[in-house]
Amino acid sequence: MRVQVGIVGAGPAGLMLSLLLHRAGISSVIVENRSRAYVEARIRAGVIEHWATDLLDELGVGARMRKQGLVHEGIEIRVNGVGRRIDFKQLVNKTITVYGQHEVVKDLIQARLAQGGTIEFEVSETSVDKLDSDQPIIRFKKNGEPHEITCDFIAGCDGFHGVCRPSVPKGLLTEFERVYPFGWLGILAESPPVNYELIYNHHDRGFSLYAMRAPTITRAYLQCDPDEDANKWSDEEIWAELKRRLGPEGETRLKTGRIIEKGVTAMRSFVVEPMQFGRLFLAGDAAHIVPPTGAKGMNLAIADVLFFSRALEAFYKTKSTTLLDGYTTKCLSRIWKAQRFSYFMTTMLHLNPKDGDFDRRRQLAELDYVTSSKAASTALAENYVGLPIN
Ligand code: RFL
Ligand code: PHB
Repeated sequence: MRVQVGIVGAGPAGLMLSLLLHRAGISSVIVENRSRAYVEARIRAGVIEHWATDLLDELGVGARMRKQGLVHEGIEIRVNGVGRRIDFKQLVNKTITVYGQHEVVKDLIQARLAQGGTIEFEVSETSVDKLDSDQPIIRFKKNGEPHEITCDFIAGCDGFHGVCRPSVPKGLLTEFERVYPFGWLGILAESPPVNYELIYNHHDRGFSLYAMRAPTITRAYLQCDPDEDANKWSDEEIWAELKRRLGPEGETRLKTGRIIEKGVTAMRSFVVEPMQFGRLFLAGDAAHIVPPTGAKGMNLAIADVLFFSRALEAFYKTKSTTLLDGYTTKCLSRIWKAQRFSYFMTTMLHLNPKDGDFDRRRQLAELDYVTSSKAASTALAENYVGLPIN
């Protein structure tokens, strides 16, 4: 098979890229090792930045998000039982939309297939080859049969554990990493959200986050050890801890319900530089990971592929490689700012078991400053809703 752009991975990055390329008249094929049902049910991110909602609209895939997504004008930051609101609308005149990543993925898959696009699900043994030639190759097996796609370019959108990043010859990539000494125990539950907006809660027992997927569905997270076994927590213990950390109002405000899903996520910051080698371009989690406290992962993935699609469009129109050559630089400027913000939110809100008394006092002062100074809360709001994209 021959295609202009071969895409590895049908997460938000790979799927968005295929739609952006279709709009530009550039052909693509996606190969994905999981089933369609699996990727459509994988519960992950929940917050979409303002410009990304507009992009989904532009691509004709925003209708369900506009109908079912919840537009939020702020968040609450709570410190040991006392909440203060950060009013995005007032501070930066922008909002975010709460809409599950798996719903975005469903919308993107449906739209791409309706365009006649090809997504090869349930492939195995994916590999990429001849990356420094102008005809790189994706190989994979489907139903036991070997297949080969010859491309002009390969987009490595295969997430943190994918095959594309490790296919770059050793010594050419530099990795920057920070691993945190805590994780999140996340639940999805049939219970009404505690609040009409997200609550980021700093507590002496550890951080917790009260989010939602719908007016009847709660998504919540508890700070835990990074290697915690989710099955060691009974549903009763999870609800009791979520109540305790919410403070005195926890008992009355938090309504319990059936827990549909639970799991533990470790926290990591990671960036690889450069994000390209020859005709391979990495995008999304394949190139960088942020701890989820800033709600930036999916949004960064979408920004990368927007920049990549513009570079490809310029290449096919004019044969100019200027934007392709500048891809890494363009992406990294946004990525490092998101890294900075995610690190800031994470270290400000979690209890770090290694912190001493000085760090704790400084952390509480930071929380007080960020929630009481207009300048500081404006900076938080500006980053949370998403920095301007251009
Ligand atoms: P994905 O979504 O991991 O997709 C990669 C795809 O590649 C496939 N794949 C392969 N396919 C073929 N061959 C191979 N060898 C392959 N290896 C892998 C995988 O099956 C998969 O389908 O990466 P992508 O597209 O870069 O998207 C990144 C986002 O998924 C991620 O950054 C976010 O989920 C992060 N994140 C959040 N981001 C936000 O913007 N807002 C949030 O509120 C937010 N909350 C979160 C999050 C991530 C979380 N977890 C579970 C890590 C909350 C949590 C708890
Ligand atoms: C979520 O809704 O899952 C969510 C929201 C905000 C975050 C992380 C996760 O910062």
